[in-house]
Amino acid sequence: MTVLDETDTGLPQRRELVTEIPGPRSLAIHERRLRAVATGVSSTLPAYIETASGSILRDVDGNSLIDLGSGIAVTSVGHTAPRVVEAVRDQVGHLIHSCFMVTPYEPYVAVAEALNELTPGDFDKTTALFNSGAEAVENAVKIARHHTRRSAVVVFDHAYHGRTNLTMALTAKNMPYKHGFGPFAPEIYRASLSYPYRDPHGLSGRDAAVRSLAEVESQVGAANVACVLIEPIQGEGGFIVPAPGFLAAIAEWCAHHGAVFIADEIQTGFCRTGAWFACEHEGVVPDLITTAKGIAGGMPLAAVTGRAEIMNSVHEGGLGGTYGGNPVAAAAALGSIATMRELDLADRARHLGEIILGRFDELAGELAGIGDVRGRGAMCALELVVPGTTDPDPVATKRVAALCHQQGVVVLTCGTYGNVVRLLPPLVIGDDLLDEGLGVLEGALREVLGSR
Ligand code: PLZ
Repeated sequence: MTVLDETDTGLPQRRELVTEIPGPRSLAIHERRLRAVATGVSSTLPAYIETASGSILRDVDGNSLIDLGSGIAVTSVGHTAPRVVEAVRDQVGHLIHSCFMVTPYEPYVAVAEALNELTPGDFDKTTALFNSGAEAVENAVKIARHHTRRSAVVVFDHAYHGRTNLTMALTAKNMPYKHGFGPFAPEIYRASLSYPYRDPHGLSGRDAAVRSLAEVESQVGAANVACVLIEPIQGEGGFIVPAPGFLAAIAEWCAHHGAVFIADEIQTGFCRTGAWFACEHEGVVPDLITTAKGIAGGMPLAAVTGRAEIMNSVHEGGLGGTYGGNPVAAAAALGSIATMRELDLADRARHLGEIILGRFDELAGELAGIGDVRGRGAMCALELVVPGTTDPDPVATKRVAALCHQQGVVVLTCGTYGNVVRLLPPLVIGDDLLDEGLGVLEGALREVLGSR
């Protein structure tokens, strides 16, 4: 049985366009949306989706799109994955909500057990569940501050950690995330990142960490640092993979100075990069780890997991929220984790990464507008630049994405400079469907970059 057979819950796993994208029905809903929905909320591709399964999104006009974005790294087990659907259906009929802080329920405990087991680190861990990635990050910072009795939080250039007030302050990019939304939370300090493609000194991971830590020591002071928060591979910031050794050096510094090392694995976690968590590739063991997105097959759920002595330093009642670890979301997480184990989706992610990065490398040899190819597992990106320079080319990037969208392939862009095309396919995507999606992307890249 192939991965695809096992996860296909109904829709044929093929692209089929029956109207322009977006089609007339989507356009009609879009008209209503423009009147009803706050315009600050935007959509990359306004084809309104009615049904989805595996790696196919079907819109209200009957177009079947290939999903190479997974709703921003969420549906790693595929859309409407059978075990997730089954777990949610079953849970909905029994208990939708009682509030874990009032009268608890078992699925919350089972998710915490699974996270304590799956995350790196051979020590006692505990977990708290929340609703969104930003909320998990907020809580990880709360816990680290409470534990250390210090206030400074160190983050990095190009970081993305969310859109709430604290997490906006942690996020680097102004537009669209922060512009006009200040004042921001205090005691946040930003250090340099190892960004191999754009590092003018070509520093090794260790040397780049020495540079970043010197900034922290002179501008913040090690004794004031509650935590250092980092995405092991940056997501929204441009799929930046730091040079090997960077993460480990930062983690060692934290251990030495009594600061909490927090890995934000909200985008990289749950098999996406070819391991359960991206830190594992570098042999790094975080004190705390934040997760969300891929954890629950599409249901909103997030977590902070980490060293029991840090997590449990918070007074009773100090952590929580009405919906955190909601029973239906928790059941979905158990279905999603079971699917990842059964189908060995970490292995599948490595396989997809080999295919994608192989094709990207070939294209980069041919098209001068591709400045960099990078990623790990099924988290892959192309950075587009003006040929012969490293000047970002966000205009070409937008055009490439738009051409893919018109042809029914959902690709996403990202990056501080808006010049990165990124792929985050469902890890269950079949080789043929991936090949077709990549063919469309290649055609778009040739059309936009070929004449340069
Ligand atoms: N940390 C590393 O990637 C969410 C954001 C999309 P929430 N990334 C997608 C957008 O434009 O809002 C993310 C992340 C990392 C934190 C978050 C925040 O997770 O679930 O969106 O709050």
